[in-house]
Amino acid sequence: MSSVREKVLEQYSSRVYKNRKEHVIAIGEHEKDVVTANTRAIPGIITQRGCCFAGCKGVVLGPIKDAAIIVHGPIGCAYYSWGTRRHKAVADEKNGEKADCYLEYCFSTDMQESDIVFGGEKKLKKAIEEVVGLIHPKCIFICSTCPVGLIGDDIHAVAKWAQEEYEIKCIAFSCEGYKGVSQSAGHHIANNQLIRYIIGTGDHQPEKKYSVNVLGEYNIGGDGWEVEKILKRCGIEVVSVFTGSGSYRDIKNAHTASLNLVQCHRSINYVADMMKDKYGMDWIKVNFIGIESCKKSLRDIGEYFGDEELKARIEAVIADEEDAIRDEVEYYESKLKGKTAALYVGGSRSHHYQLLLKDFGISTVLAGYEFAHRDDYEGREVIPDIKPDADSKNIESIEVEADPKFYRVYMTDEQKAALEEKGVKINYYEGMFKGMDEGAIICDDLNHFETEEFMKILKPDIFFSGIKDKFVAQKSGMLSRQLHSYDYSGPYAGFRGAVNFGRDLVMGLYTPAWSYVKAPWKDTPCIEGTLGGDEA
Ligand code: CFM
Ligand code: HCA
Repeated sequence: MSSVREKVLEQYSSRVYKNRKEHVIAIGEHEKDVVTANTRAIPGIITQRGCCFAGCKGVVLGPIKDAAIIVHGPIGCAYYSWGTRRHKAVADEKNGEKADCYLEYCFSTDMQESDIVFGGEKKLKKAIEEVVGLIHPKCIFICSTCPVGLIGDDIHAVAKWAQEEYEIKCIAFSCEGYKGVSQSAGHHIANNQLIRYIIGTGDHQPEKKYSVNVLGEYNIGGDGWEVEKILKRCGIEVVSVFTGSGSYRDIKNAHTASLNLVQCHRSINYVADMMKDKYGMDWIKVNFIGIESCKKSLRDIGEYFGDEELKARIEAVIADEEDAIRDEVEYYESKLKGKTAALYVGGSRSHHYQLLLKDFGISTVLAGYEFAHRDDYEGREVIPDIKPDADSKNIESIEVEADPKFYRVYMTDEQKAALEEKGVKINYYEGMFKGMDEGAIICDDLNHFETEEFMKILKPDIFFSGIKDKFVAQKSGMLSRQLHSYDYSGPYAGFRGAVNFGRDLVMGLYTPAWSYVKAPWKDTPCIEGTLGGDEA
């Protein structure tokens, strides 16, 4: 057993130890790297996880700019999920159709005690009426918070009523916060409704020969715009983005694209899978975080379409983008090489960012996810071994049929095998473990105590995490960067994004500010008082 891992876990009581030892492993420690994931956090352990509502409304639906999202519940959930995630979006026009942007607004029924007692459906209808009168949206989403599920308001019936009454799209999401064990349940609920009610309802065909949807790209700090810019330079049409600066206008046409690119596997693999079953559309796992990953992703797309002209154009774009950043990357690499990092984010960035760190010569000593599933760690080949439990069974898993009108076979089995020979795997994600160094610590659902203990032992130069854990590291004098919000910097995706990232790290590590401050407790004791009531 890894001594590092054991030093931290042995401090627990036997019951907690028994639970946590399955979630914390060291790479290469056993013949097979297996982790327990997507199970309930121990109550009171100070998990960093969020809830189902956060995953549905906050993550997947939140960035859809032209849908008015009404949060049905007391005001706190609407207020907290208003603008905090930094998914950027602007209104735009495409193919003569406008997509407005309502992201600045916060719509909620603001339920009160009397609504909880007597039911909130009337108030919800009133809220819809008000939203329609104010901004005339083409699409409304209703998202439930915890009390709605407890009192049993039928939001789906209200959505049906609104569709008929106002002749608009109105979809309800039963994403009460308590469902499932984390945000991940909410992703699934959002994905199910998108496939049921939106994808496949549009009829605008792509104009270019090669077209894609970008799945699991949420435009945090402008990442999605960077990715779209590169794809367009290569001559590839982006039909829709799920869901960063995405729109109901575009998502309804997603079935007309030729290929799905999956950036964040955890939050959206359900859509990729269901679109495969329904429309025959393949997906490839891409990663636009990191220079080498970006190059590989673009080349994989070229190989998938197999067109020499497209491949040549992709090479030209790669050469040009690399030329433009070479000097800066070399400089930042000279300052960052040999440093170590710990990464702890939601369900995919702890993997993606390891590859960008590698570009700068930084190695990863600890990585973990808040709510990923085993396939995100170990690769999709373990999916058949994952046993459903009461919590996962509680989230509806829908089966879709091949669409008689739109189903197409994009590639023969021989073509797929030939692609695989070239290192391009279709409808597959290898997970985080395979590229990691022997001995690196993996921690699923890391908690506050383990964070402090691992940081003390591993002493990474940089701790990447979120707002809840950032300051634990920062106050101990360790550089800490948020990988959710990028500490309000970014974009970090693509070639230019890599430079922004390198610059931010160098700035953080080499700032002289820390040498000017001395923690007060280093000079004077902070606690003064008396013992047993006597004068000290
Ligand atoms: Fe996917 Fe995300 Fe993430 Fe995620 Fe998130 Fe996020 Fe994240 Mo915060 S969809 S799993 S639920 S990449 S909001 S944009 S940063 S925890 S690692
Ligand atoms: C969420 C959103 C979040 C939170 C970020 C953080 C985001 O999980 O509900 O904890 O710093 O990226 O905004 O992941």
